[in-house]
Amino acid sequence: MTEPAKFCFARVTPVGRSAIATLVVNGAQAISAIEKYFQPLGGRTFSDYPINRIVFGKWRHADGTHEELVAARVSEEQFEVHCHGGLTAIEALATALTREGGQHLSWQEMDLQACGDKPPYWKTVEQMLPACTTTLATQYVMQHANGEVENVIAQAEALQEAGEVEQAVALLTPYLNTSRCGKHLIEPWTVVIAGRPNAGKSCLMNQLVGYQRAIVHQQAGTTRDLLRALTVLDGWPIEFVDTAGIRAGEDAIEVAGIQLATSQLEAADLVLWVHDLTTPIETDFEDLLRDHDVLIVGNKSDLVTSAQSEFPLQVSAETGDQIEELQATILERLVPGRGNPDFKVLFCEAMDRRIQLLVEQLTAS
Ligand SMILES: Nc1nc2c(ncn2[C@@H]2O[C@H](COP(=O)(O)OP(=O)(O)OP(=O)(O)O)[C@@H](O)[C@H]2O)c(=O)[nH]1
Ligand SMILES: [Mg+2]
Repeated sequence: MTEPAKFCFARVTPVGRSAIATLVVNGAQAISAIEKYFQPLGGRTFSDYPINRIVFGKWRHADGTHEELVAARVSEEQFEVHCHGGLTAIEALATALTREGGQHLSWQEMDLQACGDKPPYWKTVEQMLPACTTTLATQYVMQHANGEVENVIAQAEALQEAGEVEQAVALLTPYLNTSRCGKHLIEPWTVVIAGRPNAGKSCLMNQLVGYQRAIVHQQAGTTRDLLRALTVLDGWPIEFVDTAGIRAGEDAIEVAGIQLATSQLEAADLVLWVHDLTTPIETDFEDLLRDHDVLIVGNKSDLVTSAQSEFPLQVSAETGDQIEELQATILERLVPGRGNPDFKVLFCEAMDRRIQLLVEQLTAS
């Protein structure tokens, strides 16, 4: 059985080269561990100093060398140790504290510990901040970390008490079933581009992401492996996956590519099925796409004279015609209603369930 940790500590400055690195150390037993290594310059022991006094001294490493740093007791059981930046000094300190029975946590884990077993929703969302890669995601996360959803729930409860049930439901409804969208503000959506060989899938992926990610060639069967390209459309991270053209192939490598392509459909939030408008319309792929969310797009519109009414969406991956419209349609399929003024997202399923329950109770009353 492993011994329970005597105290815990976390690095609260970013990993990497910097002027200063800071460890926060928490726990009643932390003081004795720190005192074992840290000798204040004036000759007194560290615990002699009052709370919040910044103390300069030497940290004696196990190998006899030492390092100058400052430490402070910020409350009875919480300490800060500021040492040189970079990786070496902080690793040496962490090794020493671990040896004394301290548990090395990430700053997020340390932050959560302060909230007890069940962190509030706003705190869970606050922790997502470093994972945001777009301004849009950061905006939503900041609003929720500042208590937007808890405030809305409090308002809805106050309205319910005042007998304004309809207004309470109206306040909560925009948040219903939005945690999947919230998740994908941070983790990219997966859009798989599939179709017959030579339909222009790779060319289309290059247009959608805005650079030459995939090889485009007139020879059918060019793409074999899966090719992934990450992009952001209007603040939403999206990973496009280009696949091998699907046909009854003979060549073993191509067959392997086709198997990869079809298996990839399972992982797709949306399948973009590309049809070459210069070829006859087919329907025999419908079985393959059953149970998937599919957007069909006609490609090579520059080569056909009249629009085919079966394809409301017709683009040219070669000239870029209608690509922006296609991007907007993809987004509307992934995030319906994102342009509405009362568009909302939630960042965790538990809050989604809580709001569903509240709305059910309100509408039943
Ligand atoms: N005129 C025209 N040619 C296109 C268009 N899109 C693709 N092509 C051409 O069609 C050929 C096939 O394009 P790819 O993007 O490699 O097609 P693919 O679907 O990825 O093909 P595979 O990887 O073999 O399955 C290339 O010669 C492209 O230049 C288009 O919109 N208009
Ligand atoms: Mg290709």
